[in-house]
Amino acid sequence: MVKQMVQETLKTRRKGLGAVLLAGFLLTILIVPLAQGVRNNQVTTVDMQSICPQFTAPLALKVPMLTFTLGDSANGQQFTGAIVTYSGDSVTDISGVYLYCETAGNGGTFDASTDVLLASNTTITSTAIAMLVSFTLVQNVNHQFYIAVDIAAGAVDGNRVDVRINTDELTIAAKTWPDSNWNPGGQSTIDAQTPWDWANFAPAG
Ligand SMILES: [Ca+2]
Ligand SMILES: [Ca+2]
Repeated sequence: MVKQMVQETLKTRRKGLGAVLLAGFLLTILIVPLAQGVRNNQVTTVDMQSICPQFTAPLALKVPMLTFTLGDSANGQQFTGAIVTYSGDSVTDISGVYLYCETAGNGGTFDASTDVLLASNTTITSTAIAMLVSFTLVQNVNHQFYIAVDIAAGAVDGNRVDVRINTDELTIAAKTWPDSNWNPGGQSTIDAQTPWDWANFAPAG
């Protein structure tokens, strides 16, 4: 009788342990994708293109690099973060990265004096440049954004300046976007030689 009771207790404990292990396993399945980020499938890329000028120069400010336009099928999602990846020759050629939104909403051209500055990072320590953003996306409205950079005083003549945004490196409503790398052709070449004859400047390489 006592032996039977002990066996029953052990059986119950084993069942309990099994349930705990199963719960832990299911929780792991749930948490791992969250830790890696869930893509925001309510966001769409309406447009994305390079807007780099052919040439730029040391100390040039707010040089346009990339524009992208987002659509959203949900209402009021918060765009909270962006990581811009520097893809030029040397990240020491730039001294700041900026995110603007188009004053006209979308379909515009970049002008640092009229478009709205949303975020910036002037402490460039690596090619992955993070910015905190605060912008509310409106349902079924297209919003156009611009990435611009400041060129450093010591930017090297002939170096290429360019940025891209990698897959899942925007944060919108605690989820991620875009669903592919934004890395369009087009880059700017630094002309650091007086008289800055950009039209005839032809750097080696
Ligand atoms: Ca504009
Ligand atoms: Ca490019």
